[in-house]
Amino acid sequence: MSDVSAVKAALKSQVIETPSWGYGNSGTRFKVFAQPGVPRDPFEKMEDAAQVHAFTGVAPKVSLHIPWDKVADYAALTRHAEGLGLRIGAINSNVFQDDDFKLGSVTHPEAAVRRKATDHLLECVDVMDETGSPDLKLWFSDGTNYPGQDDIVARQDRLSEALTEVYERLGEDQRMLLEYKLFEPAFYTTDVPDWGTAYAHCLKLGPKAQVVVDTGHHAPGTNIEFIVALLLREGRLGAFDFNSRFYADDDLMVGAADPFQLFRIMHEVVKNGGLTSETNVNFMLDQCHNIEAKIPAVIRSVANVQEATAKALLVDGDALGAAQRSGDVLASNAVLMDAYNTDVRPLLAEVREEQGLGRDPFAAYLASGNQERIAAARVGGTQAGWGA
Ligand code: AOS
Ligand code: ZN
Repeated sequence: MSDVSAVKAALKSQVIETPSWGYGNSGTRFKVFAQPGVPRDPFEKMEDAAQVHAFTGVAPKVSLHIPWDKVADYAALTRHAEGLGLRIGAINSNVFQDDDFKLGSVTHPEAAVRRKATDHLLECVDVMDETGSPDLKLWFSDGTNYPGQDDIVARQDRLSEALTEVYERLGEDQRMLLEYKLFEPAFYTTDVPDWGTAYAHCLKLGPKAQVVVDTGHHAPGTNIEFIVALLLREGRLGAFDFNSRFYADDDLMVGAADPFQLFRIMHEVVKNGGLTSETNVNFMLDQCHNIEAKIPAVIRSVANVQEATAKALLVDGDALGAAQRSGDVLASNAVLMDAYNTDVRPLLAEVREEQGLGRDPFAAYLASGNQERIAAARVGGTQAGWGA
């Protein structure tokens, strides 16, 4: 796409969904570091997400996590979000933090534990009904640690049974987003380890079941853009969980570890229609800001996605197609690299100015004094974090 106004329009219409848990305290298994001003409840998480939206203009949706964001009155939480110019995005289920789930949740050998897990997923659909959320995001920590521990195929059968029950409960405009992850916490087999397994289940379930690509969930060296292209071709790319990784599922800021990979992914998205409303790909962040200030980190992450998107939109599709058809390897590669090597920050600054925003959302937020104001206002109480 070389028409600048079309590039700008595409950038203005892109929506990036931010995760409620990214605003809470987080850490590793060694230490969770508290930070000043961290939200004490889901209502305050919405207020932080609203800051990100106010300064970027493209982040009006927030993913919730149940039970971390459990509230007595979801209608009140939804009204609060709407009052801040936000809407509720994906509802993330949690079947990984209960003693009963030691050997699995929906794949557990005992029927009673499977029932409990499936009931939680159904409860998440109730939350969707109450909040207007369109997406149920499922990630299962289920798997085994030792060869022989359980029957691999029986576990797939149990998974399929639970997914089918939940799928049938979905309303017309509700989707199931199935996320895969190679390993962790299970270290021998994981029940949904890869896109192929997720895709096979989605295919069997029906069109409302789609795959989530979390960029931190693959073996090192995996060609994620190939997976993205293939899922788009099959109409089954439901969403991204964007983040960066150096080693495992590091959940660092997207675009921080490998901005070139992010560009390659966004190139496949743009090229294969993934930015259009028809494909309905949800661009979510799934990150934890353990040592950096959280709202600025989310703002930077949103900007990183925008930069990769802008570069992908600048790829000269005609020149690329012509070079590819003529078998000119070097010319094809050069077209892509030209776009990647373009400094798109001035273009994005213009886009933001046209939307009445500051040219640099990160700098504008820091200059606003809001970070200090929020910290001063939130003294006392218990900060939100993993498990709350
Ligand atoms: C876990 O590794 C996944 O990335 C999930 O998306 C998870 O539900 C999310 O991180 C919130 O816990
Ligand atoms: Zn994820």
